[in-house]
Amino acid sequence: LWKEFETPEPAEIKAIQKSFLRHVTKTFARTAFNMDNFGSYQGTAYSLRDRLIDKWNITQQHHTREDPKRVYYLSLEFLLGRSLDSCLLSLGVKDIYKKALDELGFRLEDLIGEEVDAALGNGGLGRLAACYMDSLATLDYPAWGYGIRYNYGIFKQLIVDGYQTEFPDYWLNFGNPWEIERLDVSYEVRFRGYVNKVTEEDGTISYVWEGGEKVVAVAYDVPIPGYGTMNTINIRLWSAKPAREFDFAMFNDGNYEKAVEEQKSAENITSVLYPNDNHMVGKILRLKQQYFFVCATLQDAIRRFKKTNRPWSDFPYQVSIQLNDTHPTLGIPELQRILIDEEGLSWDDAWDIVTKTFSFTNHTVLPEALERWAVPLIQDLLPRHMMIIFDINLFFLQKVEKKFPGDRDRLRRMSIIEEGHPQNVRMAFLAIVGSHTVNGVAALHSNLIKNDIFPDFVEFYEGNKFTNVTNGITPRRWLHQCNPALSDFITQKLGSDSWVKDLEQLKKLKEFADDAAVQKQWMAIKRQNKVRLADYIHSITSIQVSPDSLFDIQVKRIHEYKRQFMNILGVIHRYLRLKKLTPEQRAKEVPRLVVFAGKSAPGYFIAKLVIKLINSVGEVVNNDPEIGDILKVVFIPNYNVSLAEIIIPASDISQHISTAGTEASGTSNMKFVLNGGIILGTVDGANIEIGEEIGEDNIFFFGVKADEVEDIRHLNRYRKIEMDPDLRNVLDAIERGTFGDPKIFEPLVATLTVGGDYYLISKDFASYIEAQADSDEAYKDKVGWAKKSILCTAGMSKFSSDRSINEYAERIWKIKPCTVPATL
Ligand code: 26R
Repeated sequence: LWKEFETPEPAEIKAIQKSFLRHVTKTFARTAFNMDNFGSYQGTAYSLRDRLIDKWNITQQHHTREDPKRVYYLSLEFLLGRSLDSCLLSLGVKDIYKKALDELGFRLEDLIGEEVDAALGNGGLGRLAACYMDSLATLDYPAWGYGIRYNYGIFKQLIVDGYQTEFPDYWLNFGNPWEIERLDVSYEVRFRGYVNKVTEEDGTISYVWEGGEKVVAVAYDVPIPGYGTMNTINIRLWSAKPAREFDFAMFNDGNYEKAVEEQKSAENITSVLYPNDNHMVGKILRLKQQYFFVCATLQDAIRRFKKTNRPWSDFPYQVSIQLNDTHPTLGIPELQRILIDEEGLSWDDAWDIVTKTFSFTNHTVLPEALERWAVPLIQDLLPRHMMIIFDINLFFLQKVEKKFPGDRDRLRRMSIIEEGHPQNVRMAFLAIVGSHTVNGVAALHSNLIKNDIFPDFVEFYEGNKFTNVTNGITPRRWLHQCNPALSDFITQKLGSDSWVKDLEQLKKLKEFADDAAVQKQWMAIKRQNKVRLADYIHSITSIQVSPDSLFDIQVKRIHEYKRQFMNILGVIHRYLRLKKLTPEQRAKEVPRLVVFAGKSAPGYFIAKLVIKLINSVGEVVNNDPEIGDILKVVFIPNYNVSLAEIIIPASDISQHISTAGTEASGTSNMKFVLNGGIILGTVDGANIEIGEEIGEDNIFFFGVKADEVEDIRHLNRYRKIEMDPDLRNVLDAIERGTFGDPKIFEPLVATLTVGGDYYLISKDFASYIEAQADSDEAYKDKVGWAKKSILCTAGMSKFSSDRSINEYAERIWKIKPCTVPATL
């Protein structure tokens, strides 16, 4: 190792090797003789971290000097995945690091594989936050992400006997090179206590929140470098520490447990990410997490604001705060509290600042996912905030009454406080009332928000608050990084790699759609990616799959509305059909690999049964000698960001088959199509806009439209609709025990029979099967398919998160790029 290092090399390679070896030997106290891949990963990461910190410091100094308006992106989730590869690419040093490491006897690809994912998110919302950070940095915006540094991210999924089992995600156990602990940046956060009413001499009344318990929030900074730019922004994640030093008096008195308990209960707050996606559970610890994080964040933002000695009225012109769903909504009453109780502003002046500062993104229309917190819970944990929320509601309802006099039902419908036992706070209403702008995440979804979920608010604000910003994904990670072969090929064909920062350039690929040579190379790259996935599947599951089969993929959280159940029922339908064919007929079928992956919430019984059914069907189908490669079914365990990076480039078809009107946007649909995969999906979320961009010939749409769903549900409930006969046939096979003990699947089957089929699987089944048949036919036409695939990638310009972020910046946040010069 050392000898290699001594051979003369270009200066930069030498410098990299030197910094690598310095970290390996000094930071990690290892020698050349006990170096493994993980140690080398750490050395590489730390040497890169030094560069990140330099850029980060230059960025922060520049921002302090320029003092531009900043955006604060508040999110309970940041699903970042791995950082080494993306940092190497952003900094433009991947090739040189590869060379430097090569000379030292390490393969960069192996080191990249050593990193554990940062998985501080559930799914779409968390990954969107990560893509947006990448775009904010790349587009030179002065932005901060704020969130929680969970000690445990989303659980690790293992499949045992076909069932999901959960294991803790020990992501910090071997250290995290991508964070900087900032013990000097910390704030106190209060819980519980009481509110003191103070009457001043002039008769004015004020309130002071006192007592209770305090914990400390400590900052951990995660630098996010822009691609090919100096700008390096920060995600500041808070970790909870006890406010009081360890109580030795208590300890010495023999009260060991209590002394340790206090310590622990503070730390508990940031222990674990709640693994529920789209299902609200009113756990007090979750409410604590939410307040803990907005409280620390606002103190930090206000401290930064105060450094410039501006009047409070400037605040909304210096600070924009985006709420990523309702999870950080307590920021609204918290800022109001700080302004009136601590800064002495009047209610009206304070409220004017608050409502000019906040904006709110809604990410779901499912009623069970809308946050509602019991009033007694908030009252106990945050007594002053509860008072303020009641006042916000009172003043708001007074305005409603003024606009619509005597409309009591309207007041009941629009009240932030929902009546009942107990009363509940409707967090979405609080977020709407406290924000200047509310947006949905795809055109259809934003319309549903306006017309179906919050129509009273649209009427009240006369449409001036609600808008759409269609989601996007970062082309850096989701094409350039995860699909290097296709990325290089596109760069070669376009004659430049500028598309990586300007996705509009992809449109120029259209002219190659009929070019036979391009088609051939395009599909050869797809095949390479399928081989890579096939190898991975074999290494994990021991199942052999053929890269010559059509790869049909559905990967996302397991949820009834996403209808993985319909997919596996379709697979059974295909299996039963294949079984009836003669061997000669079967040989003419398009061989198909159906891949599933995704986590279920640990307490979601029906979703867990879907996983079991997929595995049971796979067991039978994959071992049926009559079937062979004509049909294979694989459930890949522990879906996460780094697995997505292998799966997505390998798809021929991906399924996005939510009941129309239920998937707000979807973002993996964009990732698949960007990589030349074709969607088989419903007329839902961003599928619709993708279809508009790439052309309806290049997408397999099926199923009922969103505006038909309500009526069909009504009919379903009263069982006026016969079950689809093909579906009945499939259920019969399950009930006959074709896939193991049918008793196991009874509750699942019952969702379709006695349960009223809320997600319309029976209604959509025939058109789903038809769309599948269409895709088989289309796949037989190799030239036609290659053309579709090229046109898919070529049509995806709109779905860059750069476009989304520019829309937010211009229309909602009113911020401008603040370009950081290469040196100060
Ligand atoms: C309240 C709580 C338990 C909770 C509810 C919902 C926690 C997490 C969620 C996840 C939701 C908000 C989510 O991830 N929604 C997804 O947001 C993506 C990004 O906008 C969309 O693409 C996707 O359609 C939507 O389901």
